Amino acid sequence: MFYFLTNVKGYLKTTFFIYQILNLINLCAYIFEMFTMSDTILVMGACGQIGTELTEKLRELYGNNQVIASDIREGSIDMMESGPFEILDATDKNAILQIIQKHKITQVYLMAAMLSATAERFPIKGWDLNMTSLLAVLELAKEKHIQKVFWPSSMAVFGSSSPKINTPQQTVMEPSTVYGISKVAGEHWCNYYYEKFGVDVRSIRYPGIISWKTLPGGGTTDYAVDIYFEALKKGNYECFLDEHTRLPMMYMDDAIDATIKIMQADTEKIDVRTSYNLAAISFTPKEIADEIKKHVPNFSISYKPDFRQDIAQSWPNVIDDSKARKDWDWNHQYDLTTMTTDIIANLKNKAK
Ligand code: AKB
Repeated sequence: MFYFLTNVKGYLKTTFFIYQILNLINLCAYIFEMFTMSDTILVMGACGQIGTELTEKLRELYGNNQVIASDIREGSIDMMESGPFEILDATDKNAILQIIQKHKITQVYLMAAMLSATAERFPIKGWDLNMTSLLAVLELAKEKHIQKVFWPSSMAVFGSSSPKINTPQQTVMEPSTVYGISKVAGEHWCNYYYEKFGVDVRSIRYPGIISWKTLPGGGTTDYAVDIYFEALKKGNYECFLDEHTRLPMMYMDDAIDATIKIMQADTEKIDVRTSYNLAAISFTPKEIADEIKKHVPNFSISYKPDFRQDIAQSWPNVIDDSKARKDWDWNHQYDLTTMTTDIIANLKNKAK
């Protein structure tokens, strides 16, 4: 009897030991999977207005080392020190491939672009940067070097012949700027690579994006960022658009949210492979000035429209983005009042 009980005890001990070993193997497999299955992201144009905050948010979500920032020039100290950074010419397909292979990249956010006002000054350069970079990344996705691509389009795809109020997802698109032409063409390239080669490319048509951390450069909607800086610095602002020019706009936090949301959405939810309309708020220079006056009572604004007025006038006043809201649950958080309060508080804090 004693012999029998000792044997059972030994048997139970061995079973428990094997059970513990199996648990440990499972745990190791899980940790290995976490590290090998998680996405490694390349942000191209990471030092630009959207790229900077997108990189910051992606690093927060995926881990600093999983997000490789790249640009033609070095970025801020924060950008350079918070994770890997590569100098990269977005039009050089071989250089992009080398970075993809070096870091085992699975997703690319292609944020490098020349915006509307600058591209009117340098049309061929604008077309070349916007198109060559997109085609390089689409080809790399077609060749299966990467699994998913984000490419930003813009409300600049619309022109004077598009409906101005509640501009629909699908409508006449006859842009009058080089930037707009490159965005319409780019949207169709995205759709073509999806249809012909199954490339998982996702895109949104950004309205004007308003930020306080990084300044935009070369856009027609840049006035809506400059105005906050000048209001706090000088107490006045000379606007290059007419006081009644209404344009669709969005706070950066909402833009980043939408960008990551569309990339994380299940494939079946992405019904549009050209680009989704995206909207939040629409206002005129006078309306934003009035909102700023609530925080800076002596603020004054004057108007001296230049060539950007014609660009702005060709764009929509209000965009209908119901398709994005329905397909992948997009929702904006900020209106003109909450955005202004947030920007002014942050800029005052930064100046301390
Ligand atoms: C620009 O003004 O060019 C951009 C845009 C609307 O895409 N902000």
